[in-house]
Amino acid sequence: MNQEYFTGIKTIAYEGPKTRNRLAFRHYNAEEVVGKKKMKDHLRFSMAYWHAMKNTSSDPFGGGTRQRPWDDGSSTVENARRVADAGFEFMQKLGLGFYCFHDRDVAPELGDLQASNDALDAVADHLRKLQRQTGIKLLWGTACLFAHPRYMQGAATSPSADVYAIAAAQVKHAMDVTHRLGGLGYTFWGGREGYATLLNTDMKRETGNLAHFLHMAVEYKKKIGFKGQFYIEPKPREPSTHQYDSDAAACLNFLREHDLLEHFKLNIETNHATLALHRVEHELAVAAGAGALGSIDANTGDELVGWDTDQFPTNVYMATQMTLQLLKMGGFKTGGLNFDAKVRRESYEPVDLFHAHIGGMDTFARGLKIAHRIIEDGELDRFVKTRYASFDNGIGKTVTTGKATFESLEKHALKLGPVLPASGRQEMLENLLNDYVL
Ligand code: XLS
Ligand code: NI
Ligand code: NI
Repeated sequence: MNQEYFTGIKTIAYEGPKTRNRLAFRHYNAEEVVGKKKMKDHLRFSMAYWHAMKNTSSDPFGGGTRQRPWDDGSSTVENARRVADAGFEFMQKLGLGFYCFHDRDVAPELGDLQASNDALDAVADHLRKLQRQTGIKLLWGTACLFAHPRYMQGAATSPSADVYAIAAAQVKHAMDVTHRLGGLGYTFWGGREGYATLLNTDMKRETGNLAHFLHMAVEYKKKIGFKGQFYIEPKPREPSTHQYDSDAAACLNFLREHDLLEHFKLNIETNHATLALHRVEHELAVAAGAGALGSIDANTGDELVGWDTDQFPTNVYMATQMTLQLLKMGGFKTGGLNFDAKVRRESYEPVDLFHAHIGGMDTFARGLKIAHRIIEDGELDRFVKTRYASFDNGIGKTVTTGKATFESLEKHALKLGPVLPASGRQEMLENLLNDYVL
């Protein structure tokens, strides 16, 4: 790492809320302890290689605008190594402890599978060296099963067995590389696993094939001794019209139906939750409730448009509610907050990548501190506990412990006069949240 790519930008330091320096943290202070852990260990920020390093900011109406001096656009291992150098310089300057990639982000897809595998192995050697030099870890790896034209009709749900086989081979190799790099996880995002019309689709066969695919991945994981966590990342649509992994509940049901639940957790992405018409804290609560909240793709969508805008998170209310869910489940084990987010097409300079990540990190640092105070003070928890207190004793307890029957409840009900539950006090609680956030 001799050549500097982000010239003129120094390591980003914590300078506190009063600083006038825009290239500084106002709230994220990596070593500061919140509760029992340092901020950096609570939040485990990660760079998404595809957005930070490879995205050109093209859109359906025009080509790329981004300045990426580290990338000459050639499909060579040499170029891939240079991009990796730039990526690690970027992560070091920001103090990001983790990164995530698709096989085709870090190395080029070449003429045939063997050549692509060799290129990936060569770049992986370089990545391993950079990881050792910097202490930065691979949060998760994955395979790009959506960009190449062969995947136009899906990968593990393709109607073509040959395409299915290539997808399996690609995942096998991506798992090998993830394992070799000490990856803490491996993500399955079903890019095009879904359908455009049921007129040409045998849904049962497609979802069955997907289940076989995941079982093979579990088998292979055991075979190579990879101990990382498998994740499924829900998303309801885009690019497909209907994707099978539409939301957290649908993923959990799929995993249960096919005996896969013990092997997978979920990687919840904010903008995907929005596309599924859920708040992200809903998706986090569904996953955590099933003991399956693994990792988070931190971004946000534009609520006025209906697609995956993958913007950087800046909403402190949202970050507070997300970290509340995270703290309540005891924090990340293998996962982290991966900035699956891209700068706007108009923000084309390398320094914009810094502003974007600084904003995301400061937002979650504030969310963390606020959520921690909410939990410490206990007022919100006490309200919720009291709201359900009737299930802690008496007739309610017989329900909770599974002893109640329709007959026993009827006997109880017949003795009651008019009954109303206590007020839900939503507005009071929203005021309470404001008191902490502001
Ligand atoms: C795309 C997904 C993708 C996954 C990794 O919408 O979020 O980036 O995180 O394949
Ligand atoms: Ni994602
Ligand atoms: Ni997304």
